[in-house]
Amino acid sequence: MKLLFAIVHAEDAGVLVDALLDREFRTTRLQSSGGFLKQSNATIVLAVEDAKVEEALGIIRESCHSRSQVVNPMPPIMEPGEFFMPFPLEVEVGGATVFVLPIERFERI
Ligand code: 2BA
Repeated sequence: MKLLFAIVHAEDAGVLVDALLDREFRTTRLQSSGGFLKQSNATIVLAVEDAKVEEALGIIRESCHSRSQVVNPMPPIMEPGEFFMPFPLEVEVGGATVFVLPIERFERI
């Protein structure tokens, strides 16, 4: 078995959980936030049989879409008379960042 952690855009999380449930994957949705943008995203956790990993990844690919987001950098601490011109930075936030880990033991009690 494998443990999948899929970090996805908050707007895609509901669609993804529903699509996984439709195909009988059990999931847990955690609220998370990205270290760079500091915006809410969602982490979907699912334990799947090895033979089902590709199917789960396919559902994640279909449900999650990349987006461009603009970040306004924080102004630095300024001395009087200094001038700061904030240039917005555009970043591409991926459809999903997925980690696939081996599970040593799995039990439902
Ligand atoms: P954030 O950390 O908020 O990053 C959002 C997007 O900002 C990233 O999209 C990437 O395009 C950009 N970015 C991140 N760090 C950057 C940096 N140091 N310089 C320039 N641009 C940067 P994604 O790569 O698609 O990542 C989306 C979210 O997935 C991340 O949100 C984070 O929550 C998670 N993530 C991505 N890579 C990870 C990793 N190696 N370990 C843990 N979480 C990760």
